Amino acid sequence: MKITGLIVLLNTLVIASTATASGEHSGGHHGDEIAIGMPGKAATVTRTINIEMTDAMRFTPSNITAKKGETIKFIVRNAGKLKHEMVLGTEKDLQEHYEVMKKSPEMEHADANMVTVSPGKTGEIIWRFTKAGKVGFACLQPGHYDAGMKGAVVVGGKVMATATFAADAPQEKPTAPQLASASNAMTEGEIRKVDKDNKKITIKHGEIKNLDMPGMTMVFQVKDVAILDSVKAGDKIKFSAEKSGGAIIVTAINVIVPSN
Ligand SMILES: [Cu+2]
Repeated sequence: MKITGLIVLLNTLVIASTATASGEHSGGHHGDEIAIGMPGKAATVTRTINIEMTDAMRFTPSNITAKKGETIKFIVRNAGKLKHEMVLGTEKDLQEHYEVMKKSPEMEHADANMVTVSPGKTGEIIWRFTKAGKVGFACLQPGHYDAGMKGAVVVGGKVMATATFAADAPQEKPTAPQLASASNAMTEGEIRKVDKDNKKITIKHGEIKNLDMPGMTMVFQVKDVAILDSVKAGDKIKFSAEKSGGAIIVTAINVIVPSN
């Protein structure tokens, strides 16, 4: 009986560990951690840094050091008369995003690694720096990045040259020709917020092919407020978006998986 019991126990352990391993691999999703770190929680903030943005196209301070694992709250004040923003990212991501912004300056962001601040206002980012290396930040308003509105957070720790900057490695861009029908294709997304009063909806979305826009979280206007009646935060959707009158508007929403 003793031996049988032990064999059963061993079998259980083997099954359990196999399940864990395969679960991790098939999931392939470790929270929201990306190359530059992950969104931080207010409760675990270890340091607050005040940053000023000005129309001289500068961040002050622009060079910041952090410890690996540190969660920093950036209180970002716009001291200028123009709209500015602070976006954390690898240099490659910032440059790519900047090109998108030049094409679509009407974009309104809602991702955790960025904050857009109106003149005279203050915004904040809470970010956890999980990897040693250099995390850039920049204002991606058209013209501002080119004018040198950028800075960096240097995260201390043992720098693993190969791993830390893996995200900067050149990636093969898909070169498949875009079909004409792509302009009518719907984009996948998940609703983050519904704001009927302002006719706005915040969507974490995949690539919007007809607008040549990569996946991110954005605030959209809606063509008709009635389409917000049957949707709620958490719904997984397919939606259509287009540019119109200086804004990016959502013209249709199909709920694929409603939230509970
Ligand atoms: Cu700016």
